[in-house]
Amino acid sequence: SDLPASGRAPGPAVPLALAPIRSVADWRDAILAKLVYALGRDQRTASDRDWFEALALALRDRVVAHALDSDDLTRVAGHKRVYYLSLEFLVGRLLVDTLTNLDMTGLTRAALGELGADFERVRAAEPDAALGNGGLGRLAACFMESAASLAIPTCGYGIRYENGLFRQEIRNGVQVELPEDWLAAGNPWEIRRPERDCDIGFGGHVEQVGDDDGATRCVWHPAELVRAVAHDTPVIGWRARHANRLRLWSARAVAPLRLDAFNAGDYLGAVADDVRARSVSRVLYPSDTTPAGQELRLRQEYFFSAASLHDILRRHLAEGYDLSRLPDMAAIQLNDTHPAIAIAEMMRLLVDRHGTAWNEAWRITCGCFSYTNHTLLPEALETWPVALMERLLPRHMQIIYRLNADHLEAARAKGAASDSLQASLSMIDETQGRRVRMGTLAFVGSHRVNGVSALHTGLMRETVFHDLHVLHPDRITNVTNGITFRRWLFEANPRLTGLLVDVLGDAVLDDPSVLAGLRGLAGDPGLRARLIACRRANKVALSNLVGEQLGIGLDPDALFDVHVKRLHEYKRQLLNILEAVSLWQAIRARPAAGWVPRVKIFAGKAAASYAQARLIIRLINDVASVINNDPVTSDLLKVVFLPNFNVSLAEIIIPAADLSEQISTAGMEASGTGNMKFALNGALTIGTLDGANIEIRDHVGADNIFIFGLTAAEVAVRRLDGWHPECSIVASPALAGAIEAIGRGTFSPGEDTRFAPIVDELRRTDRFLVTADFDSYAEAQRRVAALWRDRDAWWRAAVLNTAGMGPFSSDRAIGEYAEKIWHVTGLER
Ligand code: NBG
Repeated sequence: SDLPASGRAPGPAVPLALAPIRSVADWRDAILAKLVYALGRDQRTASDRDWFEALALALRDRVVAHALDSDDLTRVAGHKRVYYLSLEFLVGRLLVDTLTNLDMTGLTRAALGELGADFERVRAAEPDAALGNGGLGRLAACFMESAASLAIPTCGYGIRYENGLFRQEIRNGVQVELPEDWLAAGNPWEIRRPERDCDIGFGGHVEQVGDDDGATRCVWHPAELVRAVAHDTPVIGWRARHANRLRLWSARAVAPLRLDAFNAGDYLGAVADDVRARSVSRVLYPSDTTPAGQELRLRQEYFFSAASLHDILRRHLAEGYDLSRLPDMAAIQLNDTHPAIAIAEMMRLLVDRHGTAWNEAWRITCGCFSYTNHTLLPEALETWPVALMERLLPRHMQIIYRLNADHLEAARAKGAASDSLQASLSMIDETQGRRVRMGTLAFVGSHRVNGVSALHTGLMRETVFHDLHVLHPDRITNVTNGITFRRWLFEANPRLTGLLVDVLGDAVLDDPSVLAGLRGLAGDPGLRARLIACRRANKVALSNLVGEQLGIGLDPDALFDVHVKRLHEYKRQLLNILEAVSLWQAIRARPAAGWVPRVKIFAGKAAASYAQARLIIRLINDVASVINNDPVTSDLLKVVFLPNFNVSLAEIIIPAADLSEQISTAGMEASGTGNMKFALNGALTIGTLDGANIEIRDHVGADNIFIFGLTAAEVAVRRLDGWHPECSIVASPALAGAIEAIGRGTFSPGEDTRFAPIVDELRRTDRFLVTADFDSYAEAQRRVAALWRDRDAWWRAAVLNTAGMGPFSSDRAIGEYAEKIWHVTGLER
């Protein structure tokens, strides 16, 4: 080879055939060239979508050049890489993210203007990549952006779902799910990488071929192969410091067409294998904490885990390293248990394919892997029936048995010998048929296991992972979640960002701790006036959207009280709508009592199979149509449900919020990240002491947040003692009145049983302690109204919220992962 000894060719790593963009004219011509030569479109008839695509392709050229260069530097420097395995990446749109990080937004507005295209419309022509359900998937997307911004060489691995999260319509108050066909017109950001494709096996049998230090070496003969097809999306970091990639796998058959069958006229049979194989990457499971479908889900998990590990080992070996050095070169993060099967796959590859001795293979595996837990809800802790595993992944099941035997033996040696302890520690749950506990496999095969907020991590140690924690007291660690300020402040709220730069200087764009400088200005009337103006403009924009979509007129001077997130009983949208009903009744009783005008804004999707959550959506919509049409209250209270909540809608809603609803039953929301987005943008939080709310309170100050309700410890006690909602209802006339109105059909004229499942749940079991917290919540809402009347005090608190949110940057979170878990630094240039 003619590479110098350093391995790096002289000059720029990538022969950038791209002339630097020096002027609007240069950039205009680059976009136009894509429109004409890559897309074959005519400038005079090009649609917004055409312009979006041309612009994305022109930008992709720039980003790809960075990605190749970053990759080359990483290789030459022998720098460790991070691999983030996640079944979900809730990316949203990439256009403005890319423009922001390349600092090309102004240039692009001007260039499009010269071409006769409108920037805002072009921006809106990009479909959201909704390859995730909620917080877990959005966290993965924020982390990808932060890793690139910190120049940490990282590759995200996931599935390229043909249909991401469903599109939600509301028809007569009812959620209707429609497929979201985000790839219909193609995806200009991605690049096909056929040379990275690999075949993934399922089923079949295992042949024993040899024995090595007690571990049997085997050959797995799968009955079926599915081809994993690689697609890369480059991810550029802030100020274009570094670029990483997101590699998403789609599935297809190894032989997609049986020509003999086709020629014989069996057109369906000819492609049956391909249809079956493609189902693996067809749809995102709506499993956000609900029990999901079985076999296909396990296939998805193994499919992407195996393809990713294949790729990781290939790169490691191609760069000339020995497998024993894998832990020095590769940190593999398991985002929840979905990719936990990768641990068994790594053992299989090392032992069966590369001939590594069992104990050495285990050292390598534990050295590479770490695992993030995102929920303690029992129904979301994955377990797989042993019979299913034996059928689909027979070799992996053998490996898990062997790992489990070693693990239980080690536990016994440390004194955890009782039957009950051994049963609790085992990777096999024998209580409801035999099932593999993926959380236990992930815990045992990882050198670090982290929770996502201080409270959640504490509860992991005390509850679900208690016995494992006693065995491995140094393994569990906390990394509180974070959000990328580029998307959730700079892009979503340019007005506020401009103001912050004016007041704090450019440094605030690079160092979130600079936000703390706002504290000294919290009482400044000039700043307050500008903040009010900027919030008002954001509220006008949201009001316009609500007007267009729902035909409801909103008063931008009313208090915008916002509850947006997945629909789940533990998130307690029901508590909020009950309070809205009771407020409506109170206003009707005394219309002239000086009420604060309020708009309650909801948005969120329910899993299609989650009947109670769907019914709560219906209740919110039905309550809205009664309240919004009541002439007595209509100037004082409005209820709005915005359909199809997604990343792009969140970017419009959050900067327009005055109040952020974070009211989960304490102990159930692992962290929350929406809570951070709102507080950063200056909304005040009304919330329980749950997840990251606690840390938000500590940073913004207890006087600047409305905390209410039972603590996690109190919730646990209530549940132990047996909990009787009837007592709370009897003790609270306001609550009783609201439930009563729902039960008698006030919001479902002619069908008074429509909401019976909700009313019954509240009166009989109330598993999420809605009735227990109602009075405390209503009282906190009165504190909200009182503070709102005192404009100076409200805006002081708002400033102190933004000022305190620096620590919730995902740059901080990624920095902690890098230091405590991955043992990796940013790449030096
Ligand atoms: C979610 C939690 C949230 C948390 C995100 C990101 C799952 C399984 N968990 O509280 O419910 O903020 O993960 O960590 O989606």
